[in-house]
Amino acid sequence: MVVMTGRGADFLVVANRLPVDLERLDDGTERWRPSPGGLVSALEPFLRGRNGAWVGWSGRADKDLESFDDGGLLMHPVRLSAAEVRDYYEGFSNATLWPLYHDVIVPPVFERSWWESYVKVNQRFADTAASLAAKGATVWVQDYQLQLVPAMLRAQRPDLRIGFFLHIPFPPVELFMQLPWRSEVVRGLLGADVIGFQLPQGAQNFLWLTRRLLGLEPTRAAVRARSRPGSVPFDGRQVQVGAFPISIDAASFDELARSPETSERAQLLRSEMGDPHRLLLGVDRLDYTKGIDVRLRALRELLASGRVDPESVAMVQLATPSRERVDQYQAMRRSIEEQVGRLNGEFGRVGRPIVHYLHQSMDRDELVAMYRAADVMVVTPLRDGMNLVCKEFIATRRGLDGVLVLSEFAGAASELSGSLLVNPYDLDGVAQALERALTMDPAEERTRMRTLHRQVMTHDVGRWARSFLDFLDPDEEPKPGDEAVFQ
Ligand code: GDG
Repeated sequence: MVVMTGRGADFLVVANRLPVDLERLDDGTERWRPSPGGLVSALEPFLRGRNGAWVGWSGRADKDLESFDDGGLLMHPVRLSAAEVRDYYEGFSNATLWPLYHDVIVPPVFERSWWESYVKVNQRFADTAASLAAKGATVWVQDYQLQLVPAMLRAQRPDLRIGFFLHIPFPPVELFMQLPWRSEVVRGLLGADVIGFQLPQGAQNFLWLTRRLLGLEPTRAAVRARSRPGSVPFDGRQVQVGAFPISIDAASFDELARSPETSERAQLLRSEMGDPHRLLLGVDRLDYTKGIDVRLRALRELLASGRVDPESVAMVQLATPSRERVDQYQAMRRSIEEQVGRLNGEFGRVGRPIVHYLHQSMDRDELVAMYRAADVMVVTPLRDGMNLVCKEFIATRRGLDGVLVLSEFAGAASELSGSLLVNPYDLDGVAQALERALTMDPAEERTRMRTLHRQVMTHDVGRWARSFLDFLDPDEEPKPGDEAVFQ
């Protein structure tokens, strides 16, 4: 149970994970270690400046942990049992919602006991936030693991301003309709005052569903209000629904990329790989949505047909371990590793593999050196809410060199028009784009990268957070004339 001193937090973030990891030291003791990410650095100014709190799971099962103050920000761990990690997290979140929201690339599993656990855990997060929030506080709930929290929180604390942001795509109506608990999820989200999606399409899909499932009457904002596709009256309130494309802490990537240590490391990496003429790079969590196999197949085609000389290229594929206990992830890992082995077996030679495959996580300095070392960044997800990796690569290209090959089905595609856009289901198209990237002349490279770089440097994660929170501000009134009937 939380003992709050004073009047409670004025601004709370509620997310599946805390922005800190519990680290076990050699002597058997444990301590919290910051796990820096874009979200926490974007929200820090709001959290620390406003008596903030972060509610989230520590990442370890069956652990009772005290809340603690981290430089003016209250970290509040939520306990999950091992069974809840299995059912709420690995089950409902990652084997039901994740595939359902990503175009059912693999079949979602619908399992009643997982849903029950999801409800129970969402209730626990909501109860915790309710007990920590000061009167009239702002609470920002994050992502698909916690879609029931907004309504559960409102039921207890109607005085709060509640925002929700979905980091992954919100699926088309026909797919969402498969979910046996579809109305409950939509009602859960409608507890918020503002529901944010990465893209206008996700917001539109959601508005359609409120009509189809609950018989509500959504309205759509005029086209000029781009970030606000509309709103829907529910329970005596007007719920705002909009698109807020997330971004990265661009300045920090730029700064790190420009350091002499990074340049030196980048050069060393290239020479360790035998100084290939062109270096391709992929950086992903090892996830079936990321289309790692797509780019490996396309590269294989180019090598097999002789369009690309194996002596002139190398590729680094960093595949960070992820969700290793979920079945589909184990099968996918085997298949990708088989493909890498085959490519190297057929086209590599001793001391000179084509694909340098790393199944591990890398520290940020090394990751940025990788971005700097690469000539062509390959981002080919079958579906991705946004994809931050491509924005990070761009932020490291102050010199305007480098080419981005990007899937049309990443949210980022709508902003990054200077990239070579590909349909990841079209193998020939991906192979052609890779070939074009590998042979692009420097003038075209610069022109394209100039547009990309400008976009990323001026639309950073701080701007994203401010635009969402401006919306959530209680003074914000819908502007007359903005709305038209949504049909
Ligand atoms: C979800 C949505 C949306 C990866 N490996 C290492 C490492 N990373 C970092 C990258 C990047 C992040 O992880 C991955 O972000 P993505 O956006 O690419 O993908 P998801 O994890 O699927 O994120 C996605 C995002 O939420 C935000 O809303 O864009 O669509 O699926 O920052 O750099 N970082 C380090 N070492 C690694 O080995 N240090």
